[in-house]
Amino acid sequence: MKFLIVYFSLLFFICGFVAVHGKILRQRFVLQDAPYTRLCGSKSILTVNGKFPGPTIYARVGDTVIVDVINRASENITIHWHGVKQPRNPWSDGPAYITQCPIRPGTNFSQRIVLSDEIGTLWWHAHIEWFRATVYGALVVLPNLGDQYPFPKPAAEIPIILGEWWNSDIREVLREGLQSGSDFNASNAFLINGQPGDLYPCSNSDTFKVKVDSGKTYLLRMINNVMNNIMFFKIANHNLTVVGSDAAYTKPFTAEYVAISPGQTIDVLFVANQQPSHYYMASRPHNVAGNFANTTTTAILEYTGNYTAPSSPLLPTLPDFADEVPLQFHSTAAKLSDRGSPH
Ligand SMILES: *[C@@H]1O[C@H](CO)[C@@H](O)[C@H](O)[C@H]1NC(C)=O
Ligand SMILES: *[C@@H]1O[C@H](CO)[C@@H](O)[C@H](O)[C@H]1NC(C)=O
Ligand SMILES: *[C@@H]1O[C@H](CO)[C@@H](O)[C@H](O)[C@H]1NC(C)=O
Ligand SMILES: *[C@@H]1O[C@H](CO)[C@@H](O)[C@H](O)[C@H]1NC(C)=O
Ligand SMILES: *[C@@H]1O[C@H](CO)[C@@H](O)[C@H](O)[C@H]1NC(C)=O
Ligand SMILES: *[C@@H]1O[C@H](CO)[C@@H](O)[C@H](O)[C@H]1NC(C)=O
Ligand SMILES: [Cu+2]
Repeated sequence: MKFLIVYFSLLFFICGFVAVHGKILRQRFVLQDAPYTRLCGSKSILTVNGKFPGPTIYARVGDTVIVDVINRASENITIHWHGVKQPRNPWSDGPAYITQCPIRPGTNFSQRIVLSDEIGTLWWHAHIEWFRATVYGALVVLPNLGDQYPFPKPAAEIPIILGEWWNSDIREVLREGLQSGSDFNASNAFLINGQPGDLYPCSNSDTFKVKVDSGKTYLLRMINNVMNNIMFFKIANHNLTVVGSDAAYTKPFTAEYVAISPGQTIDVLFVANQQPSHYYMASRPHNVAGNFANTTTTAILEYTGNYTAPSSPLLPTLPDFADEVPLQFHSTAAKLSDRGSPH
């Protein structure tokens, strides 16, 4: 009996030791208000480290990340690690009043993120009231050193984080909606990496731009942090090959556009195989319930090289706002988006 106990203790000790095979990383998140100007107006928003979107966390499969959250803002806050399974570790996963108490103004708390088999793109966001409208960022889980991607190695990895902007204070938008019981006011813009793109007023210089070399393959790490909408996304003249979603690899498939649910992530490859020029990538919502803006956010793909850029990049034709047609590639994209998890 005694022998068995010793035997099992030893076994558990060894298993426990083996399970923690990753590194322990540490990151500092300072919650603070910061002034930002978008669409002809400025306001103060809640941010992490003054950045919008917030910093990207890079880790490898099986790592543990400890994030020291220091709350220098005037709001209660928690951060949720979206899509991290957190085996046997729900204690600091973020949903305020569910898995943990909010972190009060002027205090700090270290949130522990235990990665297990996640690989690819995930993200983090505030998980109290509507603060995730501005408090969010990417969590990139890279393969372990020496492991390869199961797809061609991209020349570069580009984050595409879809978001939303309200000209009003989001606390007001939330308060009004809750008080009236009707739909929340629609946002004034959708965003790609915090920028609305030049189809919106006063936004010529507020456009995310990325340079690509002819012939190379690129990986887009897409995250949908739009509050409630499935979003269509497409690059003019370039197909997209989906290779991952929600921190798992997928069997690759190619489509002209993707539909991404709120909370979902999709990793896609594209090849810069078109005439060197400037091309828009664009995103706009799919028509579901509720009150939301029928507007389009854009970013620009710029080929390197010596050529005369068009005065306006080519705009992709996105599916109709109310598109319900089950085309071949569309139904695949829609199925993938159905897997999007709620917050
Ligand atoms: C923060 O949360 C505590 C309870 O955890 C509550 O008593 C307090 O009023 C909240 N503060 C703010 C600024 O919302
Ligand atoms: C968190 O607050 C405690 C108590 O005020 C302080 O001792 C500690 O250094 C702080 N930690 C960080 C990471 O700022
Ligand atoms: C919401 O929209 C209504 C109607 O346009 C407007 O009167 C109100 O000021 C808006 N509220 C906020 C918080 O922007
Ligand atoms: C995109 O894929 C479709 C269907 O496979 C194909 O017909 C089309 O030529 C491709 N377009 C580009 C730009 O590669
Ligand atoms: C959405 O906007 C597009 C382009 O401005 C317009 O053609 C379309 O009719 C709008 N759809 C709805 C449902 O408002
Ligand atoms: C770019 O192309 C133009 C016209 O073909 C040529 O005059 C110019 O020297 C080229 N510039 C460079 C940097 O190669
Ligand atoms: Cu979430």
